[in-house]
This record gives sequence, C-alpha cells and structure tokens, in this order.
Amino acid sequence: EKPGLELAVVSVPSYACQRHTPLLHHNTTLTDALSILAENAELSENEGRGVAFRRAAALLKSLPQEVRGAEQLRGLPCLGEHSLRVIKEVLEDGVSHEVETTTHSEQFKAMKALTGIFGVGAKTADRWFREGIHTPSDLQRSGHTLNRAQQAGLQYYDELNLPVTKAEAVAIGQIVERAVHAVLPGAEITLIGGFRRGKQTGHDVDFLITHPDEGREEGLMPKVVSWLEAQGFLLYQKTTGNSYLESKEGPARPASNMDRFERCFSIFRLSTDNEGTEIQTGLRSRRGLRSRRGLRSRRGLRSRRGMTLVVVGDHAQKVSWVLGHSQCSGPRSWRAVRVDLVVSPYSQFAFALLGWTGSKLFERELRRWAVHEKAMTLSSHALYDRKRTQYLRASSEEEIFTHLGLEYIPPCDRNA
Ligand code: 8DG
Ligand code: MN
Ligand code: MN
Repeated sequence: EKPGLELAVVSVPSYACQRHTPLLHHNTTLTDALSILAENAELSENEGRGVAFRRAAALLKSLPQEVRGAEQLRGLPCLGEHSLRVIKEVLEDGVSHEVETTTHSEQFKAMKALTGIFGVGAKTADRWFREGIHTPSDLQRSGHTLNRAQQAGLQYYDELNLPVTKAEAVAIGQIVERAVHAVLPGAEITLIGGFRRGKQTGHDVDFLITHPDEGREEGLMPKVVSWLEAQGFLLYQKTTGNSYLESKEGPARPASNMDRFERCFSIFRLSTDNEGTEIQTGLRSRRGLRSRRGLRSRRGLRSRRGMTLVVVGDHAQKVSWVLGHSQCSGPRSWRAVRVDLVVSPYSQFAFALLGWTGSKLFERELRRWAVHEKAMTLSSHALYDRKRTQYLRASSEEEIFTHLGLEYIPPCDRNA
C-alpha cells in the first residue's frame, strides 16, 4: 500500500460479512458495470471470475460515498486488476468498452433470455445457443423436449420475468400462512430472501417454515402442497423431501451450498383481483389508494366487477401489458409468481434463516470467513468448530455472528 494519497475511507474489511452493505448505495454506475461482467462470467460458467467481479461490486456498495477518482481506491481490498481497469474506464469515460461489448453481444443476450426461463441453467442454455436457439420463441419452435419446469417456465415466461412487488409478496405470504396453519397449527412462517433484506421487488418470494415442537415439521411440505393444490393456488411445484437422514455425512458438510431441507420450488397463481381474500393487505380500498397515490395509480387491471386491483401504478401497467399479450383470451385476473418454500427443524432455524436470507455473495463470504478465519464450517443447518471438534448451537442469527467472531449485520445490510 502506497501512503500519502487521500483515501475514501480509512480502512475497509475485506470480507463482505464484516461490512454493512445497504440496498441503496453511492456507486451504482460502477456496480452496474461490474455486475454485467459478473453475470457474463457466470453464464460462461467461469465461477471464479464471476465471484471476483461480485466481490469488487460488493466492496463499492459498502462505501459511504461516491467514488469520483481511481486514486480514492488505493488501499481498498477486493479490487482485482480487471475490476480496477473497468472502474477506471467508467470513471473516466462514463462507460466501459468491455461492458458495452458484452451487453451488445448476441451470446450474452441469448444466454440471458434462455436462462431467464425457469428451469433452464447455463449449461442447457449454452447447448441451445450453439444450435441457433437464441430466444424463448426459438425454443418453442424448435420442438425440443422440455421437462416440466421448463414447460412452465416457457408458458409463464413474460410474467415470471416481471419483478414481484412487496405487496404481492405479502399477499403470497397470507396464502402460505393459511395453507401451513390449515395442516399444522402453531407452525411459524418467515419471509426470507431479498424481501427480508428490504428489497422492494424480487424475482421470487422465499419462505422458511418451522414449528416450535421439534419433529412436528416433519413431512409438512407435501401436506402444504396438497392444500395449495386443492385450492387452485399452484401452477407448478416440485417438492424435495429432506435428506438429512439418508446422508452419511455430518450436517455441516463443507463445499456444497445445497442444503438438505424439505423444500418446494413452485409457481403460484396469484389473484390480482380485489375479490380474493389474499390481496387485502395494505391496499385496503379503492378510495384509500386514490387518496394515497393520486390519479396516476388507477390504471391497470380491473376485475369483472370493476374494482381496483392490488397491483397498482407502473407495475400494474406492466402486468396488464404482459397478461394482455401473452394470452389469446385477453387480460386475466391473476398472475404467475415464483415461490420457494423451505421447512427447517426448530433447532436449525437460526442457521436456515441466516442461510436463506442472502444475498448469495454475503452467504458465500460468511462461509469463507468461517473456514479461513475461524476453522469452522457454516451451513444452513449448523456451525461446526473444527478445532474444538463440536457443533455450536444457536437460536438466533446474533448468536451465530458471535460464534463467528463477527459484528452482527442486520438483514438490511446484507445486500452485498
Ligand atoms: P431475488 O429473489 O429478489 O432475486 O433475490 P434473493 O431472494 O436474494 O435470491 P434467491 O435466489 O431467491 O435466493 C435467496 C437465498 O436463498 C439466497 O441467499 C441463496 C439461498 N439459496 C438458494 N438455494 C439454496 C440452497 O439450495 N441452499 C441454501 N442453503 N441456500 C439457498 O437460492
Ligand atoms: Mn428470492
Ligand atoms: Mn428463491
């Protein structure tokens, strides 16, 4: 480190889990550029490169002020040579040549479009791209055999690529709660993922379910799914039973970030009607909406009875447009929403909560910190201390941070 030049901040710790990373920050132009390169690396299955760009972006997100010149970056961690070059270019020219080339490249656009189909990963998308399939429509026409997830992904492509709003997440939460309480009274449902970190929109809605009496939660998911299916709330679901019994390894096996909880990847059919009981949250009446949001908000979908719908304003227009154009039968009164459900035993709840709140980079950094700085293994199930050769119990996220020797970082500051 060269002395002398003014630093943006005195010192910034190098692991994202040691820092506060709010949702809104001061360097979006730079982080947007780096995120494109990270995404491109991930789509090209170059994970290491992707992580390097993500770490650089996360560092910039945690800075208390806007970076105006490259000299302010001296002494900061996480900025590799490539990231620094991109940052300097954006600071000097406003854009990065590499980012521009990437966003305009046919391959990047096609890979994004194809992996934007639920059930399609980078490998599959790459294979299709090389066969000349660049868009979901190309895929539809190709006659390829698709699995159930991909069929649903294609069918609801436009809708699933519309952001899910907080209001929609809350509405889904009420349905999930009804389902869970119908089959297991006393169970607890927690909103996790991006919405728990304070995001106003998401690509899906994530929930963690548990019950204070350990063991009562076993086999819960199939029952919840049956209830939801019987009520017509599910357009698609794939449930995986828990696998901690079959596994011979300890619960905190390193290296894999796939966990062994009962889980369900699903697509919900969310009513956008004011008549449904599930959408009563927050936006109570048409009059309430009017007075709070003014005239501009009242465009959007209307139900058969002509009432204002839960999706309002700009978002309603987008939903309306998508629904109106994707179906020959014209606009309809529901939309498809991706929902992830996870069930955890009560004793593992804090670990599951921490592991499923994200962000993905924050999780990765927590595990890296645990292994490299503390000789511990962290998973969504447990924390194992390799020196003391014992599992460390925790009933709250705060306790886990304490075990790890980290300052507690609240969910709203885990947006690395
Ligand atoms: P978004 O939906 O708003 O786009 O963002 P998000 O909520 O942060 O992303 P997500 O893809 O829904 O993932 C939420 C968290 O769940 C994230 O921290 C990663 C974590 N997660 C998975 N799959 C798995 C898994 O198999 N095991 C564990 N432990 N965590 C997982 O997405
Ligand atoms: Mn999510
Ligand atoms: Mn998810």
